[in-house]
Parts: sequence; structure tokens; C-alpha cells
Amino acid sequence: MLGKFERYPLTFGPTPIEKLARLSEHLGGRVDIYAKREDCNSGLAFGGNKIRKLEYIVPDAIAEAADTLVTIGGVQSNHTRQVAAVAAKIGMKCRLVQESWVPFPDAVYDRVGNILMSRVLGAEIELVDEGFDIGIRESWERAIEDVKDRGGRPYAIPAGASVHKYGGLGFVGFAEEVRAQEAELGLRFDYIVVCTVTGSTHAGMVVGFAKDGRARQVIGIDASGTPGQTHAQVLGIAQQTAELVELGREITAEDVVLVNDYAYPAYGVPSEETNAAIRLCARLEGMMTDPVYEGKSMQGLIDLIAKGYFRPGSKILYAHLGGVPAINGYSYLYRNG
Ligand code: 1AC
Repeated sequence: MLGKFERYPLTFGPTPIEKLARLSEHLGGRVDIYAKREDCNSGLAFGGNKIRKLEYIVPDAIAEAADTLVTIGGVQSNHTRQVAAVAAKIGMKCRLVQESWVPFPDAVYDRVGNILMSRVLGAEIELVDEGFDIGIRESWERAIEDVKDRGGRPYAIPAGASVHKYGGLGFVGFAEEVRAQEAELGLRFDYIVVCTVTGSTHAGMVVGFAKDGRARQVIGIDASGTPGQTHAQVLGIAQQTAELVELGREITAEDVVLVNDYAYPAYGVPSEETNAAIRLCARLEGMMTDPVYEGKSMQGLIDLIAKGYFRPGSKILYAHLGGVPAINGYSYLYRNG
């Protein structure tokens, strides 16, 4: 589906699929859980899902002769850290706008984890006192203009690399990669569970799995807390990506399955149930998840299994998107484990 698009290699290659046997057993053994480890996809500053997307965006930045990648996220954004690493790797500058998306009071919240790495990676960082919003932000548009005013050539990447013409392609590739791995493993996944916030990871999967009739088997667990906006954004990106890759069928609102029950109390703030899921997964599988993204999708997966959402015997692929560095911003919360 992606043959006609230029790709700049930034990842190690196909990401591993790992069976979570102890977790599956602990949850009753009625379904088999596997994890696809996008957190192990690259040597660029701990990697993660945005690196896969950026492989299809970087060629455009190079073609436009840009010299500065300009993007935006929250203070503990994984996306901004990955853009900073990619900019370093390709020899461009990086300008980051980091808004106050998460009302979290940990004393070192803006010193550790993702933002620490972005600073070490050499990005120019502007902290902006604005709350959470996955849409296009004025602060980001101002930063783009500022780079121009200073004589630079900015390349604009929106939050999560999502509302970008090529933002959905990386995860169309994820679906193609899964199909090849299924053939090798001799199995077929019945469901794919993914954390959804800005939308292009989920949207790319919807398009990629629509190819073999599994669009609605992609179960997005909303972590934004603004599910109406997130659903609309996933749908828009999926429709535009479907056209781009010439999918040959329309993506409809029903193709975007978004479960709204686990984002509470707010984006970036874990509930007791999120923390329980993080600890359970760490203690049974040695697999770290985080309070913003994968902790919430893991919480959703565990609860949906308990509620019988998945047919007995199902094989479920949990997409680990690589949000873990943010957990450093929550040091007080996990001071006793
Ligand atoms: C919200 C885009 C998002 C990040 O890391 O900034 N996943």
C-alpha cells in the first residue's frame, strides 16, 4: 500500500511481537494477549510510535529544503522528544512548543523524562501556559513564523505528527508489517488494541487493517478525555490517508471504534485503575507502561477482557507505542512502586 511513498529509514526494522503469557493467564486464560513493541523500534532517544510516522514525513522536509522541524505537545510529550531526536539525526534544528496539557504537580515534571531528553538533544524549547487541545494551536503557528522571522526555514509538524498529509502512512505500514508477521507466526489477530489521543496512529491502523476487513477490529482506547474531538480527528485522518494510499473503499465513522471509558480523571492524569494496570503489567511481564498512554490502554484492555468484550479464544495484539519516558514526571506518585 505504501510502495509509491518515499521512506527515510529511522527504525531498526519490523518491531517484535511478544506473547504476554503470564498476563493472559492471570486474566483468566480465555484470550491470548500479544504486544507489538513500538517502544523498541529505534535507537533514536528510546524510539516510539512517532518515529514510524516520521519516516514518511522527513523526505518531504528534506524536499522542501527545511532547516528546522517545528512541533508541539505537552510538557512530557513523547512526540516532541522523538522529533528532537530525528532532527538531530538528519542534521536539522528543532523548535518545540510545550504547552501545559497536564495539570500534574510533581516538582520535577518539567525537568525529567521526555523534556530532559529534548533539551539534551539540542532542541529549542518554549514553555507555553495553555491547556490540553489536540487541534492546531496558535502557539505552534507563532513558533513557525518566529523561525521564518529569524531567517530559518521551518517544517511544520502538528501535535503527534497527526494532522499532517503523511501522518497516517506509518501505521498503514504497521498493519502491513503485522500481516507479514502473522504469516510467519501462523496466526491471525482478532483485535488490535491501541491508545488514541491525536489520532494518526489509530487512523493509519484503520486504513491498513481495512485492507483485510479488520478496520473495526482496531479498538482505540481514548486517553484524550475529549473523545468527540478525537473520534472526528481519527476519522478525518483515516479518510484522507485512505485516499492517499488508494484503499479503494470509503472509511466511515463506524470504522473508527473508540472506547471512552478510561481517560478519566483527565488527559495525562492516571486513575487508581491506570496505576493498577501499570503495576500488574510490570510485575507479570516486566513490561513498563506509563500514566499517560499505555497505562490507560492497558487498563482498558484488562477491563474489556473482564467484561467479556472479546470472544473467548481471541488473539489480541496490544500496540505498545512507547510512552514510558513520561513516567519520570510522576516520580512522587510511584515513590513506593
Ligand atoms: C500526544 C501526541 C502525543 C505526544 O506524545 O505528544 N502522543
